[in-house]
Amino acid sequence: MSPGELYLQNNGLLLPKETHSFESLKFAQEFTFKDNDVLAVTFPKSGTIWMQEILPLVLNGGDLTPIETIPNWDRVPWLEEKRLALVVDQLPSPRALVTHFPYHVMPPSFHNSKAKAIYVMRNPKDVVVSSYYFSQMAGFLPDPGTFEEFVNDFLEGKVMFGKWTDHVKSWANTELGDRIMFLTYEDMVKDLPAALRRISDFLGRNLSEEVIEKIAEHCSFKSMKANKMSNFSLVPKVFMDSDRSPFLRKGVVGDWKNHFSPELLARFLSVIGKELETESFSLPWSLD
Ligand code: PPS
Repeated sequence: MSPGELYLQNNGLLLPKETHSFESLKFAQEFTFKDNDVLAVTFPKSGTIWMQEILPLVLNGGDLTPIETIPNWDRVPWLEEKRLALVVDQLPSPRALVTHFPYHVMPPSFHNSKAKAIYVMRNPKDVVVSSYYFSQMAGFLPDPGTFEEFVNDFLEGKVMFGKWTDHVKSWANTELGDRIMFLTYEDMVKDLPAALRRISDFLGRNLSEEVIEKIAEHCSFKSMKANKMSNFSLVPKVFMDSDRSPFLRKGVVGDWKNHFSPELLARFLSVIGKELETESFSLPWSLD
């Protein structure tokens, strides 16, 4: 199917019709945030389902029941997706949600609440690689073509949720103050217990070292890949075909080195660098 048949357009963003509808976007706009809600924000392929594993455990003190009994998309639903309306009444308190929305698309009640946001950022070179494989396995996304063609689409924002640079800029320049915390996928890979301690402190949880270690073990790539509530094996193959590429694919930092030619990399870095050059914030890692 063509991109036009697979995506709907909203606020200049392309969103997969399989998981989004104009009703779900209206529901998101009218959603009432509570002060104790916690929202993980990501550009796609930056650590979303990882946060769907982590947040319930940090919030409930390490009780594994949610990750053992509830699929990730209902456990910590996407603000913008169709499932939210179906499960919102069953979410435990405090509620945890995820979103791929850029900041300017967030609903009014988010701004009026004290809900906290955790922005997880991943190096765009690895984001585009992960996204490329995801586009091959997801039956509800257009065929990505060659890696080079897909990188071009990514740089032009012709992929779901638009340009990576716009997303990062929008969340880096908010006035959320101490309501927002920034975390990187790379830091989580390097030292998950340290990242969990930061998340726990930010959310006012006082987790023991023993609980932190337990959560880290159950949120490892290996544990999540084996967890049918988190690895998308419950989704029919026509929507997600793990024979083409598993959702939990490699879970590493630096796979971009296996995909970019020197020329493509130079162009990628030049476009991204230019789009960020006037920004006052700095990225948490060097782009090259
Ligand atoms: S999505 O479609 O936006 O919800 O995808 P998202 O969950 O943001 O990103 C998927 C990538 O995150 C990796 N992942 C992990 N890496 C390391 N450890 C853990 N526990 C983990 N959980 C998810 C997943 O493997 C995808 O990255 P790639 O590079 O494709 O492996």
